[in-house]
Amino acid sequence: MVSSLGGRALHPQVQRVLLALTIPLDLLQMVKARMMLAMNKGLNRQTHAQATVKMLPTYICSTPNGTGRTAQPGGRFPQLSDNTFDMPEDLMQGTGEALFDFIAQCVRQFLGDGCHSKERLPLGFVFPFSCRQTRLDKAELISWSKGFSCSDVEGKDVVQLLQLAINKQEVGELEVVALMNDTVGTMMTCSTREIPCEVALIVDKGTNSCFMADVQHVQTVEETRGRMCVNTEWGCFGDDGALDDILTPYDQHVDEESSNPGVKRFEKLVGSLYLGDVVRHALIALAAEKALFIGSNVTVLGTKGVLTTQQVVEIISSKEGMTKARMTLEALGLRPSERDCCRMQQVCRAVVSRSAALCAAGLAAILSLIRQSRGLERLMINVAVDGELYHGMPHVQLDTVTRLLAPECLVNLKLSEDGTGRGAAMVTAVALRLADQRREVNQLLAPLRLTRADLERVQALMRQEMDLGLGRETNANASVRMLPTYVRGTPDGTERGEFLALDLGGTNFRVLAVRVAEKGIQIASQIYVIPTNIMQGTGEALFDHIVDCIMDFQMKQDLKGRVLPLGFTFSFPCKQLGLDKAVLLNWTKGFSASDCVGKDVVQLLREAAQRKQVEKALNVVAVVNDTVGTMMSCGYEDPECEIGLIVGTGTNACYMEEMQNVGTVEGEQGRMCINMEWGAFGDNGCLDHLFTEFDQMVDEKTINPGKQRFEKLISGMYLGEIVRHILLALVEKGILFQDKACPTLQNRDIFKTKFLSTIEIDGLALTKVQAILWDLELQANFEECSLVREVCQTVSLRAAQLCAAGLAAVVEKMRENRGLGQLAVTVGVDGTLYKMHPCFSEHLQQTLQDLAPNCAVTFLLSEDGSGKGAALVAAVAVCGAES
Ligand code: 0WK
Ligand code: BGC
Repeated sequence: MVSSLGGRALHPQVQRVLLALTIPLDLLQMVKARMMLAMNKGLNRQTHAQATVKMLPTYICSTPNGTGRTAQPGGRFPQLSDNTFDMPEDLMQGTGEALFDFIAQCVRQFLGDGCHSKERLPLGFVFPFSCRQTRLDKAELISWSKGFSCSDVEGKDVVQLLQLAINKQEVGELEVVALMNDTVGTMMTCSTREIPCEVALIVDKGTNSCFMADVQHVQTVEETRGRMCVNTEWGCFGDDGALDDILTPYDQHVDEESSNPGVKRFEKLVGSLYLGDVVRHALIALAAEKALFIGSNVTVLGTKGVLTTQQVVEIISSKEGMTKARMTLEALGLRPSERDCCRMQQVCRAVVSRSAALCAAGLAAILSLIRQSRGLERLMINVAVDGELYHGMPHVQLDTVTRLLAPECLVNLKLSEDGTGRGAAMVTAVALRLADQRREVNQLLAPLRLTRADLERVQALMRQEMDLGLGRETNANASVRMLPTYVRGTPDGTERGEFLALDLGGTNFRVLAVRVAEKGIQIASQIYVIPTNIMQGTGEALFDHIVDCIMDFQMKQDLKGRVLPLGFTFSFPCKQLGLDKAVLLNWTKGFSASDCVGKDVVQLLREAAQRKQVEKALNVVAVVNDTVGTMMSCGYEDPECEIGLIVGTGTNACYMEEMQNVGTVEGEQGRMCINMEWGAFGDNGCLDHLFTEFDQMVDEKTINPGKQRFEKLISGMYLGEIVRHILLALVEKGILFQDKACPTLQNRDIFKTKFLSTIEIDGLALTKVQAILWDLELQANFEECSLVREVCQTVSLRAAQLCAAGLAAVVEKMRENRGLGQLAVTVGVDGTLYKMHPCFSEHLQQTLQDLAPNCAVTFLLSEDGSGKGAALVAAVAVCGAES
């Protein structure tokens, strides 16, 4: 409330003018809130088009980290040489061609003899107007401002216009590699590795700001990873009336006089191109009410621009402000009194303070937006500032009001010493560094990015191997062993009884009691750990451990003394000799217990029960692979389920094959479930063309090198390791964790596959990715977090696509088997990777649809796992035995 000044009461008209130009804190809070609303509208894909604050993506995804080509040893800044060229006034309203020709001539003049060098010279272009950027080097001018209105530029790519003008000048190998807004140039100029600036503010002829936003909040770009600098173009804030309650009649006059009435309302309250005229109109109003220049002819004040913002700033910031006021008014032919000068100074102060307060409200909106988007309680941040008006503005006010409006944000304002030139160089350097890095990352990941032709070839190879595996003569050499399971059909719902079931071979070993009744299936189960030393110890110890778990379970389930038929899910390649007889062919998935390969695993279990004198308590009636158990378990719900798929620690599939095609088993009638053991696909080298150096490195370190090659490209036991090796390669190339120690990355299995499932969650804030990496003592910045995410996505996508290529071979074979134009079939699926990974199943299904368009494949997630399936197989076995 400005009622007095220096203790003397203020003239009521002056008071009213000053009041109108002063925005109380609560109204500033409102302005901040409206700015945040406008900014969110600009970021949102649906509302962006109508938004006044356009929030334009700049494709700048990082601030300088001291490694760019402009970096000098010891972090010293690059040497700058510059030259300023005066721009003829008429050029601003002339043709676009003339403007860009002028700029190109200035560049040519600046380069002097250097303009003949054949060496590629990258150029960064700071263009302080609102542009829709689609790349660092592609930007379409949306609208001119600040008195510019050159023809044939709006809607055109400014980079191209400049490059054309430069080519006309034949200025050597000069290439425009980046265009940026002046706010971006300022942010980059002030930003160092030690003090990264993530926000910039320009208060100059115009006003604008930019900040590093989490790109997932910038819905107008495709990127989902990392951060991107957003040019707010907040000058247009209020063009939809959001500022009408603070606009004064003086502002209306300035707007009506401007070359773009109704537009850039915020800029006209803040920018130095306008403040002088705001003061002028306030003085006119006061003169009209005889509160100023009594007896003077104030017509001169009617002329636009007679009072410059520079004069306004000098009147309020210099000690001789009053003198300056007098000189300014006298220069206009007025004879101001002491009081006139004083009142003019008050009006000047009010106009500039309002500009500072509005800037602070805008800045506070940005800071709160950043803090909220990063899920932070408090935000510490550096803000780069520049602009002729900022230099004249009462910084304290901007600072203070910002703290009042965003108390949870600690702001450090960093004044840009020498404009945006250094920033442009930085952006160009970053552009070049990012471009180089992108080239290197694409090169490194290219072998993991499979084409459709690659996948069709895998599908064809899988089919070939399947036919070899089914052939009596060729089975022995087939990598996909197509093992008959003696399961001839899926459940028909008549199964009944109580069963014990074991589920060994996945992440967890489970013992289950399964009651199959008319009204459904009830299951009680318990998970037991198989310690690594047991997995890799003796077979005796392993099966003794299994029997101990069964005994413990029976005791806890009060089943002691009851001998229930037992179905054993044994998830390893076995040659089935009968429903309850299966010989282990080889271990997989980190198991290597001795004296088991070549043995009947049911017999091994019985022998363990004998050793524990509980052989009578065990009645193993069926042993199945987890794919079979899964198919059966889902088949109980959906009779069309004729394929079982596991994508977990390991991977495998089974399906119902026509007996006449199963050359390794007598009989031509009906169907039999075939356990493909596709994990070993490629062990004969047929997939070597797909194996990257990273896959080699993973394979070499496993306990079964050269084995389970297909599995090692797909399943959960290996994906994390593949990612780890790729990250190590990126570290070696200096693309990741440069100059940061990352010893933990040397540790095998440190990068768990479950990390992929978290890191790849759509829209996951990068801070969450960063947290995972930090737990691994990898101090990743956001650019690095997004690169890690890209690596994870590349590895998991390949796994899903390869899985789909395998499945496409299976469903296509079933379709052919049945002579169908269209096949409809359900796949019962289980496995942690398939279940937990955010987009594995979707990528798998999309690719399968693509590769086998004549097959309508439904995926049914198995509940209760394959233990239930094993019990159902046991039920069939028992019914078979009784009939
Ligand atoms: C749960 C099934 C089990 C199978 C496992 C595979 O009940 O038979 O082995 O899924 O998934 P993993 O646990 O290896 O992720
Ligand atoms: C085994 C298969 C099993 C698959 C999924 C593979 O390593 O060889 O028998 O079905 O893992 O658990």
